[in-house]
Amino acid sequence: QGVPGTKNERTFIAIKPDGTARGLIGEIIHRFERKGYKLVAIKILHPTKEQAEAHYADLSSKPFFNGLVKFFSSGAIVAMVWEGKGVIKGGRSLVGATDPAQSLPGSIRGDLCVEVGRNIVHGSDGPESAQHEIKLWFKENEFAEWNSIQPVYEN
Ligand code: RTP
Repeated sequence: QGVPGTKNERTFIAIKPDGTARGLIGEIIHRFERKGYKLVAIKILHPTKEQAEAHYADLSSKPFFNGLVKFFSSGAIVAMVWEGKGVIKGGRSLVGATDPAQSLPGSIRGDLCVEVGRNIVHGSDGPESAQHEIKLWFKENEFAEWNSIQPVYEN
């Protein structure tokens, strides 16, 4: 389970506090679901400052780090693990470029936001960060085993 490069590849996606506050939970989940990815874990929670710091630890030297942590812990997030062929890259592509001024129409950020500091959704940027972030937010017993029909050719 969760092996990059297979149909069981997994990524961590979070709807940030601005996304939940703006009522965009369904809209964002809808896009991942329609693409053909499989939801294997989900929860809504209000992150602590410590959880936000741990999630964004890589960015601790950035000038915007404190503001980012404050914002990420300012309200509810929806934490999710999505599974499917190419889901790490494909998920980033559904999410769109970091700065909504650059993200293309058709992507979540391109369609739904305008500010880099309020870009409504997070997606893991590679296999290592996906594995790290999934472990950070979910325990083993929080994953569902279930069958979905995935549009993957097996030949
Ligand atoms: P994320 O981790 O949230 O999915 O975003 P990302 O990979 O596309 O971008 P990253 O470089 O990891 O930055 C994380 C988040 O920090 C905020 N940010 N603010 N004020 C700024 O210049 C600035 N730059 C980045 C964004 O909310 C970004 O998503």
